[in-house]
Amino acid sequence: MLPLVLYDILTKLPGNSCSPNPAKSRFVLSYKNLPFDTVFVEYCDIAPKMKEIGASPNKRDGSTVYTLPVLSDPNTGALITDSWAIAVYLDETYPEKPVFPKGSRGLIRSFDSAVGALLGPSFGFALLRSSQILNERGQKFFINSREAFFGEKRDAHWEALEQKYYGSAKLWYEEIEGEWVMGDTFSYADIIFAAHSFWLKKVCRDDEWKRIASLHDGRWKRLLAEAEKECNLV
Ligand SMILES: N[C@@H](CCC(=O)N[C@@H](CS)C(=O)NCC(=O)O)C(=O)O
Repeated sequence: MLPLVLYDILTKLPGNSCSPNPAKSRFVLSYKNLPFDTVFVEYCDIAPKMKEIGASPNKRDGSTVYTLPVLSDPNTGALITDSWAIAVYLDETYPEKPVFPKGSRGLIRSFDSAVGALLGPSFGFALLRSSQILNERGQKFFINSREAFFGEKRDAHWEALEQKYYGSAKLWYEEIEGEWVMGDTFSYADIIFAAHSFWLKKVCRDDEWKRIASLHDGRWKRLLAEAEKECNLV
């Protein structure tokens, strides 16, 4: 089998990978033990590079934008944009070790929307940190395209992250009978959640990550570590 190719965002961090959406695809590929190479693309080169390889653009708030992750599969010729579409493609094409256990896809899709809606209000803070790990060219591009987010208040972002995002997740996780969202069965729902914590861990400053890691008796730090283990990433 030829290795698949995952297009991810280039950063200044050691090991590079940090963006939440490409992280979801990396978790899925690794969980399924599929061989893959990563191509890191500079933030401001995403659109020209994706046009060059013939990838489809994505939709955001009604406008068209080139985003990562994009996955190329030389075994089938598929070229897929969007982390959700990539997860679905991988499960349909390589059904061993499914990340969508039979009949769960609709529910996990709702979970994805709910998690995204809760994380949204804390974006300004985390996006600022994300901009700081890009190189100078990438940083300018990133900030210009997201001006509205950076004007918001840091305290409000923390409150949204701690109380709304992780606070709601705590209520959900208290209902779980087992370790994972689907009880004893690991699924894409756990990957969605882990990928966001992975992103925060990578982009936040030490004291900020400690603040998140100590929330709810360290539950989110533990959950991330367990998901990384489950996906053969540590
Ligand atoms: N719904 C998309 C969102 C992808 C997305 O927004 N990716 C970010 C990086 S995490 C990106 O490529 N942004 C490029 C831009 O906004 O110019 C997915 O899940 O793949």
